[in-house]
Amino acid sequence: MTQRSMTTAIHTTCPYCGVGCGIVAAPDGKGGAVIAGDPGHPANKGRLCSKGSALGETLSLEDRLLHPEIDGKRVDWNAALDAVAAGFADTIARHGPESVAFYVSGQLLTEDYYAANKLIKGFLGTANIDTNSRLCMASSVAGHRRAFGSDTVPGLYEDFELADLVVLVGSNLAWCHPILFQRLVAARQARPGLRVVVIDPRRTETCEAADLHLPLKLGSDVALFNGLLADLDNRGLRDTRFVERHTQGLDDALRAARRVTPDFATTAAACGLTAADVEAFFDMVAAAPRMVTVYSQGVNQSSAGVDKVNAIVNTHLLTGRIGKPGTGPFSVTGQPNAMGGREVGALSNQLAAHMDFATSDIDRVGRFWNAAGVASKPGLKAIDLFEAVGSGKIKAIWIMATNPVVSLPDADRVRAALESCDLSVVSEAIRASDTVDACRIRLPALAWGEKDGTVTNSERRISRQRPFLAPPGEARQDWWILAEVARRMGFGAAFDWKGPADIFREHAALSGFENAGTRDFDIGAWAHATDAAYEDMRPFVWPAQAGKPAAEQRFFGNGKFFHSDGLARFVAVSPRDPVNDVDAEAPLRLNTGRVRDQWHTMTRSGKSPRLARHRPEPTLELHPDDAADLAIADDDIAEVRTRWGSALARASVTPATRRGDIFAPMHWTAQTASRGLVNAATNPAVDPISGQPELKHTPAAVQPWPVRWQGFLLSSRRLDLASCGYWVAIRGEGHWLHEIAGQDDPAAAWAAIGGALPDGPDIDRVEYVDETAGEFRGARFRDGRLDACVFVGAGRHLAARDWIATLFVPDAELPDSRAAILVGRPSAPRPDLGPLVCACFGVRRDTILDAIVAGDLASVDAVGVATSAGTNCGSCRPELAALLRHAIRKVAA
Ligand SMILES: Nc1nc2c(c(=O)[nH]1)N[C@H]1C(S)=C(S)[C@@H](COP(=O)(O)OP(=O)(O)OC[C@H]3O[C@@H](n4cnc5c(=O)[nH]c(N)nc54)[C@H](O)[C@@H]3O)O[C@H]1N2
Ligand SMILES: Nc1nc2c(c(=O)[nH]1)N[C@H]1C(S)=C(S)[C@@H](COP(=O)(O)OP(=O)(O)OC[C@H]3O[C@@H](n4cnc5c(=O)[nH]c(N)nc54)[C@H](O)[C@@H]3O)O[C@H]1N2
Ligand code: SF4
Ligand SMILES: [Mo]
Repeated sequence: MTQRSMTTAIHTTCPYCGVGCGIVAAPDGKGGAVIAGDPGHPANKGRLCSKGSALGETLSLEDRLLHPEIDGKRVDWNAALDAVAAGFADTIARHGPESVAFYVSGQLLTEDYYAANKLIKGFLGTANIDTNSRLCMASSVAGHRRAFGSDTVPGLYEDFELADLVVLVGSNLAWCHPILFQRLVAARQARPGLRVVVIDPRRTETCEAADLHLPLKLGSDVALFNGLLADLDNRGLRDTRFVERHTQGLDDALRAARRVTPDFATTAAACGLTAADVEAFFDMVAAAPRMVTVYSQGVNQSSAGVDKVNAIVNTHLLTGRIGKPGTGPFSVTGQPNAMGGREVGALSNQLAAHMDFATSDIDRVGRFWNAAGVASKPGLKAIDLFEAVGSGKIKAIWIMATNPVVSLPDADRVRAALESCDLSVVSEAIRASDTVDACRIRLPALAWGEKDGTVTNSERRISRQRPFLAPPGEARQDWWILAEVARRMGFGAAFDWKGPADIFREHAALSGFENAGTRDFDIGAWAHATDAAYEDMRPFVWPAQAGKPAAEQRFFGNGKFFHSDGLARFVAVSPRDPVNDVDAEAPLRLNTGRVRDQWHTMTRSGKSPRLARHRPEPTLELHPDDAADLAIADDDIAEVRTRWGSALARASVTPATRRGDIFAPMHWTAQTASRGLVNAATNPAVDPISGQPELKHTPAAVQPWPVRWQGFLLSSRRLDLASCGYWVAIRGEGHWLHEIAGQDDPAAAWAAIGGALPDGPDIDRVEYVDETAGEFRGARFRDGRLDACVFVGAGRHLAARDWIATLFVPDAELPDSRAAILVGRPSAPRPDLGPLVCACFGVRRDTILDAIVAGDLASVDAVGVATSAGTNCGSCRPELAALLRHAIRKVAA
């Protein structure tokens, strides 16, 4: 780390989603930085969403893993690296190469990813390396390869803006790719003819920008797109010239489509939609030659994920809507480097650089790596891989940059598998993680802002992530850790890199090696780039072939695909039911996904108080009729039970969810909630081709979780509240808010909670107990400042959380009487204002509703003028639109 990085603004890339926004980070020299959007980055042109804007709040070293550990004891790097190298070497010597595995992540930089893939496939002799992209993009990869002969995303972001119709399938773009969503909304404002259709069982915030929302039955996308294929052909919209010259298999695909969904009415019935909506959708598609179909996890995370992808791609091939401006199927990637992982080839069924296990590929990669024992067959996919860890077939596993104990389905089995494994190694930036807890050897990795390399976004744009903070503790970048282990195993010559530029050049050279246009991924132009050129790299879209002029181009505009005959394939697909479907025991369909302001298992986004307040607790969304049948009211705690496990969440009763469906976010872990981990209950069924788990569909039952007491506890530090049946820990400004509830005897619960509060000679205590009303209130003061206070009783809202939270900020003025705090209200009434909507300005729901009613406001912009909400990053604008609809209805009623 240089002086430069401590003082100069650095151009880097956001560590969150696959939009890949450019960031300018201005370090403050004290470990923090001011974060702004990079106006020069083509993905975002200066904009950032709520998560990107809050990055400055996530840079602290709290909860970081800063030193290597073995079995819970700190060791030095030598000892840790020796133990990993000897452990893997010994396991291979005794049980063969198939007894070891790596499990890696789309949050590694390309250089780290390349090093991991090269070590295991090139030198350990097994392809047992899989990535969390298996949970994320595997169905798209497989669908692309079936249709195109290569894993190619043909289009560019600007195609969203150039299209006449954008169809979003299983994508909550407003929350998960917010800057792309903003670009879409801006394009629509500029050109009102641009239509948007959302296909999602839930009415998400993305629907606020839609002309049409099709709330289809979970999993019925193949039927819908088969219906569309048949309909487009019936209308004579086949691009005959394109189909005849550049494709194969249309007749079979059409026959399969017509067998099941010959018309609107049958298609609508198969999808649980109205015939009128289906007809409206088909009409819009027919009328829009420039059409982009954007899809994400509602498509991929399904036991029919690959078929869904091909059902979509079929409609684009039929109409020739691919490879031209404003057209194409567009799989938006989730993680910042999901694409980079596919480029290096770190899925277990690929070899490297978009090559697979054909004999010629193995030979070519072996010669390039100068490795004799390159893995000769695909390795295990994530679900099977962890099953093999559980059964003892895999005896050594190394996990990097992912939290499988939280993010894999049937997650408690994953934890048990790791705990039973002889050698479990994890490379992590964070100490407080469920996976780190479950692994024996813990290696501290550099995090965003410290690590150095490249990432690729959803439109194939490669950008630099550059360091702007000094490396903390003994943390090291992942490629270095891998290279050190490789050296200790005797492979030093192949891992003799001085820095990420060496690795990038090698990766670029491999992509161009004996390629000559046969493989889509080729960045050979970078094979001989100087260190300075690498350092100064500007974001560019691949391919970038050696000797060819740089051009940001679409694939397939020339009609050439990567199957050996150059033709694209229609794939005949038929709808099928999920592997595990609902029955009398489990009559509801559990759908899972994301919320706007959290990122996965919250290891980074969870550090920001303002992000924490948008959805502070795990929620279970359910339809009002289902809620009534189950006797569950909004805000009650509900228990979801499945064949695989159970979880607790706060009920959110909403007509946005279809009757019979329930939805829960994936973000809560054992670090943040007692039983909020939804993957404890999800179903490990997978797509038969891609191996991607069906995380959007688990048969489930729901029941109330009746409480005998409930309330909340604020304290200056996080407290251990394991005695509470239900707890959620939420970070606030200068405090932690713990939402708590229990089914046990209130008196015993109060005793336990009282015991968890800070105590000692320097602590003043104030308490109020009302046995008859069943209420307990207590406060603790240290050095004249409020240190903790708790309110529990029969209801949740004994006191104004918002007001009490203000007493924890430094220099807060406490009420004259300490007992006044236990009343729980300031002298002038200040009610809680509901959930946070605008993270940038801290504007809450009720403030916005009040302003709408008081000012008779009719637009999102007017709400912005009145409250500031939505005027910075814009991520909450869809929610403001929803509140406007809601408030206006209220006034009218
Ligand atoms: N805020 C935030 N943004 C993120 C992330 C995050 O953690 N937080 N993670 C990033 C990552 S890695 C990813 S992969 C992306 C995911 O981005 P998205 O895929 O947009 O997000 P999800 O919420 O997982 O799922 C999208 C939608 O699929 C719908 N769906 C479920 N089943 C079906 C179905 O059968 N058919 C259809 N058509 N739709 C269905 C769900 O109701 C849900 O609204 O987000 C990225 N961006
Ligand atoms: N129920 C349900 N489950 C899901 C999904 C769903 O929709 N529903 N979505 C799935 C999808 S699409 C995804 S992508 C996964 C995501 O799931 P995970 O990958 O398990 O989630 P993260 O919290 O992003 O974990 C990344 C970890 O890497 C660490 N890290 C960050 N940078 C580095 C680095 O440079 N080096 C190292 N060594 N560590 C680093 C972080 O601290 C963090 O702990 O979840 C999947 N699970
Ligand atoms: S949209 Fe938001 S989370 Fe995604 S890359 Fe841009 S700033 Fe980061
Ligand atoms: Mo993902």
